[in-house]
Amino acid sequence: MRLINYTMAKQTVKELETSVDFETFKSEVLADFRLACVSREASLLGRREVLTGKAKFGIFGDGKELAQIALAKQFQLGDFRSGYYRDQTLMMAIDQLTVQQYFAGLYAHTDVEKEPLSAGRQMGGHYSTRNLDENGEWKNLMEQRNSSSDISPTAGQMPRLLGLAQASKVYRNHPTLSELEEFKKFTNGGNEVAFGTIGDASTSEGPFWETINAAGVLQVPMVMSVWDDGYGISVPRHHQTTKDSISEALSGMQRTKDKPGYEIFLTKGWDYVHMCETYEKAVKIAREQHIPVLVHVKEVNQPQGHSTSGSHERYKSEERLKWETEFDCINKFKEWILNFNADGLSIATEEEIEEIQKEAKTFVRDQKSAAWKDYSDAIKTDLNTALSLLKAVAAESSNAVFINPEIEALERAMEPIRKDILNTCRKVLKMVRAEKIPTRIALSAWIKQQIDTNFERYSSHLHSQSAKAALAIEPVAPTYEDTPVMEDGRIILRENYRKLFEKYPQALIFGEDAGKIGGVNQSLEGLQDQFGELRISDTGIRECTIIGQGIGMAMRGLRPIAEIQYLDYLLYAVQVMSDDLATVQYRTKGGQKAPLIISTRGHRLEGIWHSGSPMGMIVNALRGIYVCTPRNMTKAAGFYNLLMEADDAALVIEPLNGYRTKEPTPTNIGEFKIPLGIPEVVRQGTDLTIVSYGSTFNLCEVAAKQLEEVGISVELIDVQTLIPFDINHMIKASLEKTNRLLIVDEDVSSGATAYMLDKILVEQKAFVHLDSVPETLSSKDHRPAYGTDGDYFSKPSVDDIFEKAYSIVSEADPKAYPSIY
Ligand SMILES: Cc1ncc(C[n+]2csc(CCOP(=O)(O)OP(=O)(O)O)c2C)c(N)n1
Ligand SMILES: [Mg+2]
Repeated sequence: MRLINYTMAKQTVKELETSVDFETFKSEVLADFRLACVSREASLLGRREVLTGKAKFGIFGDGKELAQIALAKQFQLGDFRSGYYRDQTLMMAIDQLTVQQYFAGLYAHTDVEKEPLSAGRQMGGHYSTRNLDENGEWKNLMEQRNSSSDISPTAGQMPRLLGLAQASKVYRNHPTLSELEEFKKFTNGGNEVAFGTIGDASTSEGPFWETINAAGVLQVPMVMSVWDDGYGISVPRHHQTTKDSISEALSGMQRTKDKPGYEIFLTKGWDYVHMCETYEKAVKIAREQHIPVLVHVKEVNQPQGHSTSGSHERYKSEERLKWETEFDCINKFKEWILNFNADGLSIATEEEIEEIQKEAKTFVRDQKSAAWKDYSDAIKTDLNTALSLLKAVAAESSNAVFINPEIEALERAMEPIRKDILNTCRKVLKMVRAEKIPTRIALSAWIKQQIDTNFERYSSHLHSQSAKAALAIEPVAPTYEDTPVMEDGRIILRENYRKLFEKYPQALIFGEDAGKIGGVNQSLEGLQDQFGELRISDTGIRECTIIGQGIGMAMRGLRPIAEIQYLDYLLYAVQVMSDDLATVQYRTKGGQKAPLIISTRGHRLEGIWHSGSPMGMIVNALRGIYVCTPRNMTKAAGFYNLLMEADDAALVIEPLNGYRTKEPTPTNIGEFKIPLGIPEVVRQGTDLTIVSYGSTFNLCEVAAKQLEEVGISVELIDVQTLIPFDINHMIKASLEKTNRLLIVDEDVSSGATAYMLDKILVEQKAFVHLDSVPETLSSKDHRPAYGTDGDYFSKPSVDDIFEKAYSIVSEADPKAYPSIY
């Protein structure tokens, strides 16, 4: 950690002469200048790489170099960044990005050793550090400077930033955690700062405001920098921000003597000394006192315009462009260095500065070439193998006249990529499909092996692949006394939570009304009294940042359970779940994880916004998050118990009408674990298989009894989790016996029922066992109307289920089962 006193620049010569530190100061200033030049060269060369076609897209950090260098001086081991695509200089300054890696990212090099940010999965400019080892276990995060993995949606970095900062607060105030050895890799008494960065225009987004307000309420050590270059692509700031200034707009958040709030700083992106001083003060306040800080960095420029997709001359005036050159931070820094003269003591001459700039150019060019060589060598190996296989095929094939031009085209291609190689191989394989030549077999085997290898390159790590993956955790069945005690569902959940909070000191639960009153359904009743306000807490009404708190804290070794009061309100959180949480493992190729459990409750209760069951939306938007749909609270508890041992993210949707329903109390509460992806055949039958989950499952049970009374034997299956879905194909096995299928849920038509049909008929290939048209029964396509009658006519009722099931059997055997209508 560099700790130079930058006020030295203003000291008198006498002080400087006596200061043993002047040489250190000077070399640090020059190292900063060099880094700024290196980063700028990387931006300039990066753009060229895109324009010449070697990289696909570029978005760079030019213009923001100096501010990031000033910030980085305060970035300590264990600290975290949550930022956006302009932060290459910061990443370089905290030693988490080499120039070679930067170019490897631009080229999309898939080797994680060469491109540790995302193994080529994310476009350039999206930064992260590797916080897990190759087994998916936490590294010691106190031995590195950390960056959570960037995402592209503007302000998408904000909700997680809140949780990253809050983790410090939890660690500092938790009664036991910081003493436990296993948490020393995450914290040193909660002294870690979470650094946020955002562009001026992106502060217009809702998640920015929600996060800023929540951090002010929670008083967490967050240092929020706004790089204000006056534009969001082409749209100027006055279209984005009230009063044309984010610090003015937020001035009401400034803390006062008697009211906690923010500390707000203003500085300019070209003023090296002022920025260094500002960050020194800002970070000290956040780190020591856990007070959130806003640093509004004004007068920043963007010399190359927004991205490689267009030029800024289209929307910036001549005057603005002139200002951007004059006030470019590197030009200004150079000016300051050259003018530095404290009675004879100077930092560098013009020649020395020019030498640094020249050397930076050469260095970046060499690093770029090395990155390109690494990237293209890996492909060349594949290309050579493919060419020799193709030539062998051509030598044997009667289609050689068609194959040879393909081979020649591939040989002639300037910089062939994997797509070109595989495309040619597959084209040739098609040509020789009818030929019985051994080389065809070799080519086809190689293509298959390439497809597998590229699955690993481009499609692995949607979920955890560690030993703690949810699917690797051993299930434990609930056990019961001969005559079990019957309790309300909410009591079973509450007692289960009690055990979990006793067992896991790192577990926290938070949400609207989750703290003082113990949840709107009382499933956390009394737990705040027992475990304290830090662990069982109320939050503001802000679903998006409740999830963000969870993501950030989970990334720092805690085990958060984020409470979303009702499933209907999950929509406010779906963006952050889909864009951020669901992609954490995938977008880092297993370099980061956020084992967050999201607990909510849904399906039928009352009215348009308390009865939602938008499961199709959920399973489609949230691939990467497991989705559990328990039919009662024992099942829900079993999922929580399993998930607490796992390192996957998951959503658990409790059935809203089950809190006051009596359930037998298991004797091993807190211990039993329900596996994911394993349906339960709750009722054996022979005539028809009914598949359901959640609240409608319980209606299906009633309907199945009524169907039995008229002689129809139903096999009733609770899928239990929608993601993963029936991994052992139990439903197919059931259909082998019954040959008829009805799927029931309370989503809209073709919502989750379409998903399940695809899984069963296409993925499991169960269509071969069907003797009747597969049927689905779901809700009406509108939101459910209020009241019992509203529910009856909006959602599937026991009557509907009975009649639908009966009609399937009746169609097959109308004599035995005459049509009801
Ligand atoms: C949610 C969302 N909307 C739109 C975009 C497209 N987009 C990418 S960057 C950008 C402008 C951001 O401007 P600003 O926050 O000022 O950052 P700057 O690029 O100027 O540093 C836009 C509109 C996006 N990535 N995400
Ligand atoms: Mg901007």
